[in-house]
Amino acid sequence: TPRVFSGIQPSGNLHLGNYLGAIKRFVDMQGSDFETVYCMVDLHAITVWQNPQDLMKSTRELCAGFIASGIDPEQSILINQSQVPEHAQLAWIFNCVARMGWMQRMTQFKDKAGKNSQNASLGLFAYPALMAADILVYHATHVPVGEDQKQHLELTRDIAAKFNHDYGVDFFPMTEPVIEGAATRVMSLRDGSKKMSKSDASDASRINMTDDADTLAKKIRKAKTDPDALPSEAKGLEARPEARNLINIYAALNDQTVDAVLAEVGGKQFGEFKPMLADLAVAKLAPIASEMARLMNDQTEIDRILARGAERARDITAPILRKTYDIVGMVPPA
Ligand code: AQP
Repeated sequence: TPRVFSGIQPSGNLHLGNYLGAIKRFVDMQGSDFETVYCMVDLHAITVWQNPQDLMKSTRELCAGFIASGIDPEQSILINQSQVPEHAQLAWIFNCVARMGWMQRMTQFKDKAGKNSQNASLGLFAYPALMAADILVYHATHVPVGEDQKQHLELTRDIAAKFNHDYGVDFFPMTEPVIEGAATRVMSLRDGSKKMSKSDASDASRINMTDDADTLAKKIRKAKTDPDALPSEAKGLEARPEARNLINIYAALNDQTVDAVLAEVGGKQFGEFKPMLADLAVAKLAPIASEMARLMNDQTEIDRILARGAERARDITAPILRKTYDIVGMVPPA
């Protein structure tokens, strides 16, 4: 069976972009023809400094977010990356397969490292090799991600191909990115040219999954827009990034196409559309926020789910890592 893997960093501020670009689509793929593995990638999160208490809290909160959004820990394998050691072990092998030049081309590294890249952690530089290991340690065939992860997925294929070529095997599959839907790139509410992001200093720029109904409605009311009425077809959104973003969000939340939404709201002013969007967002997101809060009250239950997920994951990852070691020429323990 085809297998899906995807992950999210527990670096705090789980937001609407993570939900629409990732989690909601993870839920949709569950119970279809795929076996699904979803991961809180804490090893990725520490490529930039994380306060230890916050990291622990964010990891459990992300787990609660997955479950509250509809990931069923029985149907899917739900794991915390550091509890499945084969991810990091395979990443080392891939560090020895990937080339420095490949990593230097990654736009996310350039963005996150900033001007003073000599000061970035070695882990931030090697991030895509760990991501390739996350995916390939399951021989995953499909990875649902947002648009921003496309380049990393291409690198995953390059690493698989080079490994297979260097060792003369046909072992790692060529993974397909799954980038589809209206909200593969949710933008900041304050700036239509920047993606909505956990690390944006302005809380008003994003809708957090833990925001209550009032905060949510207020952020949408204050979202940046232009003065024109909404167009009646998608073409009319081309030079209007803020308008396009709000329409995309509406479409994705309501499982509609952008054209279907514009057929209804074309001609309306934002003064009329924003309350519609706020109502929809509250209807869809407030139940998730309250379920997250409920789950967060029982930490031992979350920890038990993660332990069980890790156990199931290792049934898959341990044999794949062992086979990789065999291919590379590592003596098996007697
Ligand atoms: N704005 C977005 N629109 C659509 N999808 C998004 N994703 C993130 N932002 C958006 C998708 O969410 C998944 C998890 O992302 P991640 O946690 O690995 O980290 P990220 O992509 O670096 O997320 P952030 O929020 O932007 O964090 P910071 O601010 O730390 O960089 C991925 O599938 C991603 O595509």
